[in-house]
Amino acid sequence: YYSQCQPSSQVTTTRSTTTRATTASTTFATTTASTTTPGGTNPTCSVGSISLVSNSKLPDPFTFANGQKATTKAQFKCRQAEISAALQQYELGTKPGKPQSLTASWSGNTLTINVSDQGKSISFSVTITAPSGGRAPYPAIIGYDGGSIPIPAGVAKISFSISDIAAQVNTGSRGQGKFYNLYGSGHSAGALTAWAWGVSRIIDAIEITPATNINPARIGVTGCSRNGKGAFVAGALDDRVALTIPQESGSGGSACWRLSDYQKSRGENVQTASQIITENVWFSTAFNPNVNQVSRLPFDHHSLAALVAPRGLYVIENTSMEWLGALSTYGCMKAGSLVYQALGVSGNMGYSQVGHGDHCGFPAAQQGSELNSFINKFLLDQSVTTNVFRTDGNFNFNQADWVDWSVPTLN
Ligand code: MCU
Repeated sequence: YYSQCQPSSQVTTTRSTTTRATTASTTFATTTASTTTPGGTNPTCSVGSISLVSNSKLPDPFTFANGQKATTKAQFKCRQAEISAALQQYELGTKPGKPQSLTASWSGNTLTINVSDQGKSISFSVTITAPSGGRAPYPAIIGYDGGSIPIPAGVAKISFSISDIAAQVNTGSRGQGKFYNLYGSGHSAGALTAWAWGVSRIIDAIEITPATNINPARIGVTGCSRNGKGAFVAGALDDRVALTIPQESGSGGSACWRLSDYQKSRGENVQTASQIITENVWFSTAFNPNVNQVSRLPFDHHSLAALVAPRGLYVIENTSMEWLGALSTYGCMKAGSLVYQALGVSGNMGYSQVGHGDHCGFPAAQQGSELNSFINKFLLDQSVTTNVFRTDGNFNFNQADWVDWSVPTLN
């Protein structure tokens, strides 16, 4: 199934700057808190230290580590900042905030991004394909290694060669790629976090480069499988991403560690936390101590959906691939959808799980009323209804076994 998952070879695009090229630059104030982390824009949030827990159920997204409950949207923003910090501390590694300087140049269809921080510099490029039709400034979808969904008319496509930023060949890839050239090969960030950092820098560059004709407020992120895990994390860690579309991300993406362990204990061939760290460098080494006791984690992957909320989220899964964890992804996203419910925007999150034999193929049945509706609503500003939560799986997810918290109405 996974033969198409070989990482693409590292591609470095270098273009000479033509006279038509434009260059923009900005210098960011150096602060410790990233303004692009959920909650980070709220000056009243202060995230304390977060301890491990002992909880075999999916942790309550509405209750702070100190036991206080979030009852308002403003408080929940601070709780999001805490969830983000916990995920970074115990699983993803730290995502650095805005770098000290970032410049961008636009030439042909290539956006080159130069980043300097703490005395080191890197440069990477993305390719932007303008849409047929539509009106500039265009919305755009960042596709990890191009992505694997059909991009409709009116939406630009941004191809992001993720291995250039962080390699993902095998466990030997730790610390390799431009992110680590900049921040050091021993940096705590796993590859998912390093790529998410790359997405944030792409958005920074678009914000200061109007010549790209891309609207930075209408950006989606997608990827499939391992790259779907990455797309989910990118949407979770930067609230400028308007629409997040993880496709067949499975374990490490839309699956919950606790639920995948449960499926494994029932004899199903599902990828677990303890297995995944032996395959690749997607996570921080800070995850390793807890992969055999995931009940200690003060979050699970419903928490990724909790970070994307209330922004657009359309999760695509596939019941034909046992390894992804069909019950796990469904149950995990069901729990995540309770956050959207609490925020009064249930329709902003969709889940669609349809069986088919080609991993990362996109079934036409999910296109018109699902994928395109999400794109129309969140990227093309149309007032359409998005209301999708479905599976063709024949498992039985009993929510009460996994969710022991109530869902508030956040005002
Ligand atoms: C579903 O994503 C991964 C999976 O986690 C890996 O175990 C497997 O090797 O590759 C999948 C993938 O990325 O397929 C393209």
